[in-house]
Amino acid sequence: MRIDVVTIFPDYLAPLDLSLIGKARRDGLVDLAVHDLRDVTTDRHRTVDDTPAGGGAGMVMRADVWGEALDPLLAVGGVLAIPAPAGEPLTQATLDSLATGDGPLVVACGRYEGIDARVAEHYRGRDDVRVLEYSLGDYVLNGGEVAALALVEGVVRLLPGVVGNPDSLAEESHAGDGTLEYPVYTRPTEWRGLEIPPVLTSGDHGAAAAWRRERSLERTAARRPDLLDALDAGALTKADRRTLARLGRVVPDGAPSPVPVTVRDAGPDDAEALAALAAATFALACPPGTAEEDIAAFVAEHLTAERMAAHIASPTAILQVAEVGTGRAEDGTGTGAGSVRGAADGATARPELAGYTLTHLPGSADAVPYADDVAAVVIARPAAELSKIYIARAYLGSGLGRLLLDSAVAATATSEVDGEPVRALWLGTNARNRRARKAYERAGFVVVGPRRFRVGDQVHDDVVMVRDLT
Ligand code: 6GU
Repeated sequence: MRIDVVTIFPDYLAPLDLSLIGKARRDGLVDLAVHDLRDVTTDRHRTVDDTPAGGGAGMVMRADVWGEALDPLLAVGGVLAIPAPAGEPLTQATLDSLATGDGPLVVACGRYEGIDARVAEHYRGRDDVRVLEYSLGDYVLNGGEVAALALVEGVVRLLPGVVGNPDSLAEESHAGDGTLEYPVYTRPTEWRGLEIPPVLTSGDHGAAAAWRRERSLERTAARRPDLLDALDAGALTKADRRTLARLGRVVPDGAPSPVPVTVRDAGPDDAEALAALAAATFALACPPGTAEEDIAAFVAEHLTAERMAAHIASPTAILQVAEVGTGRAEDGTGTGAGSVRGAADGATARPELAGYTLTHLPGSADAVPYADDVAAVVIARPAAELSKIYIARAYLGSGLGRLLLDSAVAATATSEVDGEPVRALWLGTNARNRRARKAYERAGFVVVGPRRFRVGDQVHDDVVMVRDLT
């Protein structure tokens, strides 16, 4: 590959003789030349700049000087890269395209207030030249030379034969699916009291890979949440989705990418939307074969806005809602009646209730769970009941269930009854619903015994599960 850098400070590019890039040049993998812009000037002062048209501070580099310098370098076409704080952010995808393109890469380093805009305009008008005005980030440097170094290093290391082990290109940050790289460690295993995470030295490669993936997602959420918004949902595993849910992102059914989700206590304005959500999702929780009219009767009696309002107002109920599309919640759109949209459109324009939990605290610290079969197996007091966990259809399997479950456990664990901390959270779930049971088990619930649950005439066999909160 041929690369030309044009600058008024050729010495600034001396580092390109060093290290891997220097070796690539010596090995003939890249043909790199640095040119002094002033060599094309003809006046006594070797002038390259003049005052800005229209006034203003500083100096602007002259188009005619740049034209003289660039024409011979771009005679056969190629890419003209112009570093500038006002350029588009340089990305790995851009570097990839430059490394695989043909024709020379010519980097035009500006100084002062930049290069006369007609230079980019002129070469953009040539159909054999691609013009790339690029920036390294949202900060200002004195000139383009550091950005030229960055571009050249970023491109040359992608050329075949430059980096010894091509695997290391595939695994690093920004190379794969758009997540940041996980933290890395090497000997000594203990340094200044800090240990290498044991999973990495356990010899369990599957566990190590899972650990690294989780750290990647965590880092990306903390440092570059914008990258999570661009993740390809199709490439996310179930484990990824669980991790993302914990980090406040879920993937609605059919959506291209994760969307932000928050769990908060319900307020009076949520009653209508909650009733609609509950009615829409109740059937999903019933065993197959449950009669339509039994479901309808249950909904009409128990899942009304009035009931929801009563729960919200009750001092012994914890009602939490998951709101999706709250990345822009600050815009004040709020959540109220009609904001539940069952469709899996993945839209995030305004918040949508995607699920809720209802937890009942006991009326007193020593209150016995209301059903005999539960009281027989839930021993700790005070014991709260996780009465409902509803997930809108579009969010089943999205990881939202775990997020809601963890939030309900956390809210219950910090609640008190008669001044005593709540010690257990119990729930009943259909004995044959193994998926639900597994999900509860992952959140720390254990099966303690059987229970019967009635919808209309039908009696369902449930199991009672308890989460120890002590
Ligand atoms: Cl490419 N040039 C200059 N002068 N400043 C920058 C930059 C480029 N990228 C970030 N800051």
